[in-house]
Amino acid sequence: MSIRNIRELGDEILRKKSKEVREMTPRLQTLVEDMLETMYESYGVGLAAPQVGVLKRLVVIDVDDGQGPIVMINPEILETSGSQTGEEGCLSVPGKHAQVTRPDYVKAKALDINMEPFEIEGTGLLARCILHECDHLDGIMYVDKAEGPILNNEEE
Ligand code: GNR
Ligand code: NI
Repeated sequence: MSIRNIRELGDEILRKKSKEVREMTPRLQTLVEDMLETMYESYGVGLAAPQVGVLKRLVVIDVDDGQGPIVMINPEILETSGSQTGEEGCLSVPGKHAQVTRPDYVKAKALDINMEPFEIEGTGLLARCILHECDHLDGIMYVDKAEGPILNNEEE
């Protein structure tokens, strides 16, 4: 397993639309392992493939809720409801955060590492994270949705 280089805001790859994953391959399995390792090393709660320079519809999430890592391939949002406003950061915008309003509930479907379909529901941080990661697959960054200033993490 290896740590991958995380692309930062200003890198045009982060603004591109990622492509559907057609089949699981050994290279993709390695990518998933590397993305998990890279996410944990950076203390992130999620990571999308374009952040490591791969324009594929693949994200990993671990919001430390005890259910372990979630791998979502070709994720699709099925339903959202409610609203939450809270702090959001991104490993591609290091050292910064801002307030973002998002739905407070999300239901999504995706394929797992074995390309088997599953559905997932989340509230709070999990909902926020699923939406944040899915945005990355369409070239959308949280700074596009931020309300108020992008702050440095040492500031309030
Ligand atoms: O580590 C991350 N923290 C975070 C906090 C609030 C909302 C979303 C996130 S995701 C982010 C990791 C990342 O950049 N994923 O794309
Ligand atoms: Ni991000």
